[in-house]
Amino acid sequence: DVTQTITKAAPSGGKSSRDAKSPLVVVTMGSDSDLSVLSAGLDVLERFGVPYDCTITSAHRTPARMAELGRAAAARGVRVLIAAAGGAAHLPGMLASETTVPVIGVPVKATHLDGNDSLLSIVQMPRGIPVATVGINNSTNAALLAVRILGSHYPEYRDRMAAYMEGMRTEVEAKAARLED
Ligand code: RP5
Repeated sequence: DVTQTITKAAPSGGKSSRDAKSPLVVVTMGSDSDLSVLSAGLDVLERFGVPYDCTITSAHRTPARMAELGRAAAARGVRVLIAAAGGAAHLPGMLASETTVPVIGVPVKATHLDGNDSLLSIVQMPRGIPVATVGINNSTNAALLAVRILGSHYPEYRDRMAAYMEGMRTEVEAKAARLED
């Protein structure tokens, strides 16, 4: 169980980090209909004690708001942006075009195409503006990748990631041992 493993990894036992004054991670989504997909990732950020902000910015419905979020990110001290979108999912790429902060895209399964449209829209960014893309609906991995990026600068996140990975390793080995008994 990923959640249990993460709880063990967070020295503080995890703390609520919503509405942090100086978020290290900003999570945004194209629509409130994406929120259910993002909740697992938000839970990961909370359990790793990452100060984060969560908002809605649509690349096509609120383009100015989206651009402002991207342009302000670096000056706010934001280290990673996570952007989730479905359909013609241009939010992560458009956001990345407005900032030098790394952007992780979460393709949301929102249409009749099983999320393949979202995945290809995000992963197939043309040369020059990269978006790190996780699997369809996989906000957990987006958050874990954000923690790893933070870990390259902040030792506490590197240590928490190491503890999380150790927790997974012992969990799988315990399951294997039970199976082999
Ligand atoms: C995208 O369109 C959103 O990211 C969402 O995944 C999808 C559907 O949005 P709603 O019509 O539910 O607002 O922009």
